[in-house]
Amino acid sequence: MKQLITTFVFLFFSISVIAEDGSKLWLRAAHNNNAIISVNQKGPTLSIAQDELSTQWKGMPVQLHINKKKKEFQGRSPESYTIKTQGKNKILIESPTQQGLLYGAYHLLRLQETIGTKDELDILETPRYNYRLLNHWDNLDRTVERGYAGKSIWNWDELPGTISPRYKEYARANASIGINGTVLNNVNASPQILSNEYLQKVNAIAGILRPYGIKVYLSINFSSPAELGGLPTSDPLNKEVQQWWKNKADEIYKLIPDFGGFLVKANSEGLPGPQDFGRTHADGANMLADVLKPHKGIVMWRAFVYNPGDEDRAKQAYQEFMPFDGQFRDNVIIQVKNGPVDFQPREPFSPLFGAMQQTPVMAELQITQEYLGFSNHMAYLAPMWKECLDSDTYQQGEGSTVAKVTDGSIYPQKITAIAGVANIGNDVNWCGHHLAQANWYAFGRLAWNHELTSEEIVQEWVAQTFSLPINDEPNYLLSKTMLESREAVVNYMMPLGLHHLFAWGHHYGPEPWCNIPGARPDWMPSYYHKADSEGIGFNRSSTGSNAVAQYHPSLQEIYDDINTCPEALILWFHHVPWDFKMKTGSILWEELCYKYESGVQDTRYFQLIWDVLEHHIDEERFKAVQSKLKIQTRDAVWWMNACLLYFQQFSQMAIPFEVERPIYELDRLMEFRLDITNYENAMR
Ligand code: GCW
Repeated sequence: MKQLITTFVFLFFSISVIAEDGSKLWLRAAHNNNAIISVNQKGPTLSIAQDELSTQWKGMPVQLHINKKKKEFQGRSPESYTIKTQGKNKILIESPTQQGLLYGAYHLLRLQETIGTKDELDILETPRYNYRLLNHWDNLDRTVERGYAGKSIWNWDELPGTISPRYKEYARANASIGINGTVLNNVNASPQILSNEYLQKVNAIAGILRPYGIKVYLSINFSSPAELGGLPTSDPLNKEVQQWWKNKADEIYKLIPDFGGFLVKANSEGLPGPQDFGRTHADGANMLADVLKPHKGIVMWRAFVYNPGDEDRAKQAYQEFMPFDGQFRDNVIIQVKNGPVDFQPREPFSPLFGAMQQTPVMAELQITQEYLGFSNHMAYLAPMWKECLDSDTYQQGEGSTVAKVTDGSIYPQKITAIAGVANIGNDVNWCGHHLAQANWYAFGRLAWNHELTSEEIVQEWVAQTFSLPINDEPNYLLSKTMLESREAVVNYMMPLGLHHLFAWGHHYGPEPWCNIPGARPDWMPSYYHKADSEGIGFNRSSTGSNAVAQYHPSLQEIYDDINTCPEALILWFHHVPWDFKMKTGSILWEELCYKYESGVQDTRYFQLIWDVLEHHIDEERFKAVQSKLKIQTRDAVWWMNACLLYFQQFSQMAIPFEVERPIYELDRLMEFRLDITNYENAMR
């Protein structure tokens, strides 16, 4: 990062940039062209493709052509498309479907706004996952669980009569990056969503999203038969219950013939599920799968389960789900968070990936920054997701990455899918932080093609969002800064594999000391950091909880040995002595101090680089991000001071002199209570 400053001198020329509020996301091309676009069919989706191109495309005539017979499309997803230059006077986009043509149109426009289309085009694209979904944790009262961008965009009260123009903008943004499904409501689901009144509202949204190729799905509450239907039970093996679900499915599909299916959080964090009736996850999921099957719907059954008790929380999802491998219907897919605990800034991949071999498994990623600074901190998350997707599970030999064991290239699964928990709200800029839009964008791009690099994605996002051409210095600087941002968050919050040091009641600031008498132990930071006079970290090795045994033997061996375990995860898998010699030659305590320090210093560089870019960014977005970066630096210092001063009580070692001195007193930090309704003012 430091060397970036040497480039300052090149940047002080001023250009005029018009103020923008971020509402247009990455879709800012002017709509004032009149390109010649021809089609060989008619239809609502094709009209959108034609309209997008004719108003924004600046090149030669484009022909959008449905072609079901083309060799390139045989055996590929119907969403595939080709883009080919035909001589000097035409570009031909072909696909077996209108949806593929729409994706092709957005692809061409993306090229125009990023690297350009001067070269001859010969493109064939196929999505890696068939189901590419956003999950909204939006409640019916328009609050958004773990949402930091205002209220829910779904205005349930005024639906179905009033349709917000935002729904169409939302559909367009998603289609432009290949997202083809959305779960409208929170996994902590209200039974009410399945009432006829709400289904009418859902239908209205579905109608807006449909021409953009986006299906709607719903999260369901497993007790709906009892709570909504008035039945005495919701036991999945009870005939009346089954009939209730069948009728409900029929009712839904009558209204919404292309309804996608259900997402289910069951027997997790107090929610009802089949186990309440002595049944299993498979019983529950299969019962729902059976009623959806005739309509081609799917069930996404979440594996996010854990109970207080003696067992290491990180082991529980694997323990609960592995015994049912192969027992699910073929329209069920198990939705697994990227890591075994819960969307921490860094976790190893969940051991369920690759281990479940006879049941399709999909990754759930979190776009909203529940554990990465809400919408206050810049944290570009593609590197975190790639870290998971590129992790080698070794389950079918070397190269069995999480991406490959979920995308159908290793296991012959019918359903392939990936989900991202949305960071979208009704804020003008959609995501609360202008730069957080990049995470929505990156999720879509990776869901389409997980082989894209984080760098490619951020560069094209910056080019489109700020009109900063790829390969020019400003794009390079901003992209590089964003690429480093997630690691910075890890370092100032929870380096070296530490996790869940968050405050009780919110997941924003640090409370490694938190101890609420009588509360669930697995919700206390000390459960995870286990700091004592000897050292710090959770012993998940074979001498501890043995969570390492859930990984393939090749990895198990690496993780199990404190000397071979990657240091980025060392405190995840080991209780490490304070004076343990790290690879740098420093002892653990010093290394911890250096990591926190480096995270804090990075945030200061982020501020600096952003200021350098001032004349390249419109004033409104420049100021908004500048102010967020100040908060981020203050918070980073808060995190460093809180964690180091607290852990120092155990290590009894001095903070190395190269590390900046704490500016807060530990006592004060421990007394401080963040007003979560006003988190933007944290530590002011
Ligand atoms: O991370 C935890 C969150 C809950 C969330 C839960 C889940 C929707 O703190 O807010 O509930 O995970 O994923 O089900």
